[in-house]
Amino acid sequence: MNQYLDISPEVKEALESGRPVVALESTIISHGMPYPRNVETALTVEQTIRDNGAVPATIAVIGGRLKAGLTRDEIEYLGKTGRAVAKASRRDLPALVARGLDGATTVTTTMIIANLAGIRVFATGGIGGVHRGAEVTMDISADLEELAQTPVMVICAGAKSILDLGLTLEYLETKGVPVIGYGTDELPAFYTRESGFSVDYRADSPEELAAMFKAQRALGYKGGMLVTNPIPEEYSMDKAVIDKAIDDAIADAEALGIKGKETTPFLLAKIVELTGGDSLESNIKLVLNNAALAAKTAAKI
Ligand code: PSU
Ligand code: MN
Repeated sequence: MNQYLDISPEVKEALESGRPVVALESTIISHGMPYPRNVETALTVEQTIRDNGAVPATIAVIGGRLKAGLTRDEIEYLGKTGRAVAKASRRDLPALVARGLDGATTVTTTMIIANLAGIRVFATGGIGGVHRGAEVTMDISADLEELAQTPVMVICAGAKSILDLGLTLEYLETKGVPVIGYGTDELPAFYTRESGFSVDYRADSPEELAAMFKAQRALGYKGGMLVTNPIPEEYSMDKAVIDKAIDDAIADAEALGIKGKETTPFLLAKIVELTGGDSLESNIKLVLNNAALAAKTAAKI
């Protein structure tokens, strides 16, 4: 086992006895949602994974240790500290570990730590991607590179149109990352079920997802797989409303000169504000939906 890794007793026991385990990220807690809904959601997501027969492993860096499986207090701490905790991407782990610091893990670093722990399935809300205007800013999330090089299945609700969805799919194609629609041929757009873009393949059961992932392993690929699971119809947002909020949030970010790692958290918080909290409710529901699918899929891998 890696010398910097701490696997919680419950997660360790599950991994050793071959029970399904699902990884969860912590940037969604610290930077993705406001307190206290973030903590409440993180705990409900863990419960949803248990209810569906798997063990949750929420991942973060605490005191320089890579943690797979957090205590309630650690989740509460990350949620309360919020954006004052470092948002830890691949470039940040060496310094955080060497200096004994804390960090909330993005999709990228959650994949890295899940892989070190031997966890194959990871549930989240949304991934980072190619930002609109990336042809000038070069703002392309490290999440896409991680999908290309780390063998973890990431189950999300598609990509939101704070990103350039077309360019995000092109990038994933170049990197050879399979993009699978769960029960759909279309890439879901996070808050809504449709985006106008097609996915590579459709799967209709956890067994089908597991079969594709196992084939990918057997083929010797080093990278992972992206599963896009549409938000349940009853929780999806009105397209015109969410599109307007996203456009306004992006205009605000540009006016304020928001750049780099601040961009995604800024846009998410702004969208919550502009939709009067409606986007947060949708966000929570889609994460729970992904957690349930991840638990069922992990049981088949
Ligand atoms: N999208 C969301 N919620 C989030 C994130 C993205 O709907 O919390 C977070 C995830 O941790 C993701 C990160 O990995 O933002 C991507 O950040 P960036 O765009 O800076 O790569
Ligand atoms: Mn970025």
